Amino acid sequence: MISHIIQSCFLISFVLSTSQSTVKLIIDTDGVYDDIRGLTIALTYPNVEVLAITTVHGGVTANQSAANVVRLLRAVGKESIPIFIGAQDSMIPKGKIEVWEELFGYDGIGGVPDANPKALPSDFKSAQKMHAVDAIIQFTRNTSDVVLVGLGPLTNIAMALQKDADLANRIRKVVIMGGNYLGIGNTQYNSTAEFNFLMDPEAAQIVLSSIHTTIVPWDTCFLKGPVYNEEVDYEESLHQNTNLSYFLSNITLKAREFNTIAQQIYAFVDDIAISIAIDPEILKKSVELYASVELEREAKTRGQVTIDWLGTKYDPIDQQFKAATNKNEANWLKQTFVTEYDVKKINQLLVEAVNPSIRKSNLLISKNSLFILA
Ligand SMILES: *[C@@H]1O[C@H](CO)[C@@H](O)[C@H](O)[C@H]1NC(C)=O
Ligand SMILES: *[C@@H]1O[C@H](CO)[C@@H](O)[C@H](O)[C@H]1NC(C)=O
Ligand SMILES: *[C@@H]1O[C@H](CO)[C@@H](O)[C@H](O)[C@H]1NC(C)=O
Ligand SMILES: *[C@@H]1O[C@H](CO)[C@@H](O)[C@H](O)[C@H]1NC(C)=O
Ligand SMILES: *[C@@H]1O[C@H](CO)[C@@H](O)[C@H](O)[C@H]1NC(C)=O
Ligand SMILES: [Ca+2]
Repeated sequence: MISHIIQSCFLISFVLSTSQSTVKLIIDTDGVYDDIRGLTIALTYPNVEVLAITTVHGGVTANQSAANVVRLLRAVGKESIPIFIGAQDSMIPKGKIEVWEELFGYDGIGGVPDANPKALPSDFKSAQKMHAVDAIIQFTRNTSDVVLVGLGPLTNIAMALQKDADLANRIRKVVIMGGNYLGIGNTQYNSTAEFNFLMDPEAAQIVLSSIHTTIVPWDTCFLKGPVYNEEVDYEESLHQNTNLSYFLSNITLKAREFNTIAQQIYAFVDDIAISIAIDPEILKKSVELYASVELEREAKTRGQVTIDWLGTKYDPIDQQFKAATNKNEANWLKQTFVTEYDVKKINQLLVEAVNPSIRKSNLLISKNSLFILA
């Protein structure tokens, strides 16, 4: 009897460990609260290996972003994952970063340095010496099938693609949160652009003209966030009575208060890109479109993704665009724009991330063991 139990447990864990191979990620981030939420999923998911985290200017400085990530690594007990600081400014320098404090707090993560785990001065000194751009190049030389995830302005990724012409051939795929495809923007700067792309339009254009990417555009977050609010409680992960749940609750309090006043929803953003990178089935619908980025310095459209809609069909019943079929003469590359995602699965990943005791895979083991024993 006992040998049967051991045997069936062994068999099931074998099946579990082989049913899904490890996803290897390099995550480039500007380290604000929804980046940290997304990173929490990646850092705790069983089948994910985070090779490196690289930081970039954006909502806060690249150094503050690194410090925020160091604090998260302490919160999840993964201090050994290396962090590399990258570009401090965009390709065309824009100067000092004005942090949007009402939304982010002074540090991008709610301005609660005393929340557990406390922010430490050493958080600013824990990054590796190597530049983020070189880290992206080197870690993709000695590891195959890397998925590169961009959660901030694309400066580091663009510089890496420029510095190493072979990089695009080495990586398995690139998943980006940023940009738009319907011209819906989210910046304070009188612009139709999405924030990450507006912070470095030249970098965004280099990336989009160098490699095929899967993009979680702001329009999808904006349009689907409120719809999916009917399906999940976006705050479920904040009420799990674990230290990590309390941490996420503390660092997002400011943003949640801001959203309430602005009558917006505390929905997923960067978390969508991370989740799709981990589990492609979370991407429910997408459209292939020829895309480029507006670079005109004075334009109100600077940083907006421009789309060649010719040859694209709209299905009014499905309320979805169908992929472009024309040959784009301007040689814009086709990019995959995510238009629908499995919000329940993303929420499940996030809740499991802060509360591992309820992981579905654990339930599966006990359920199957019981079944076999019966
Ligand atoms: C960022 O941090 C590095 C050390 O990791 C330091 O050398 C550099 O001066 C810092 N830059 C700024 C702008 O604070
Ligand atoms: C790959 O290169 C990086 C950077 O040099 C290094 O830190 C890492 O340990 C290497 N990984 C492997 C698997 O050799
Ligand atoms: C947006 O435009 C208005 C009117 O031209 C101007 O007063 C304001 O400073 C602009 N805001 C930003 C952030 O550029
Ligand atoms: C939660 O954090 C507190 C304070 O740092 C610590 O004493 C406690 O051991 C932590 N609990 C768990 C389960 O890690
Ligand atoms: C902040 O974390 C502490 C535990 O470390 C918790 O008691 C408190 O409720 C949290 N605050 C918020 C706003 O979630
Ligand atoms: Ca971000």
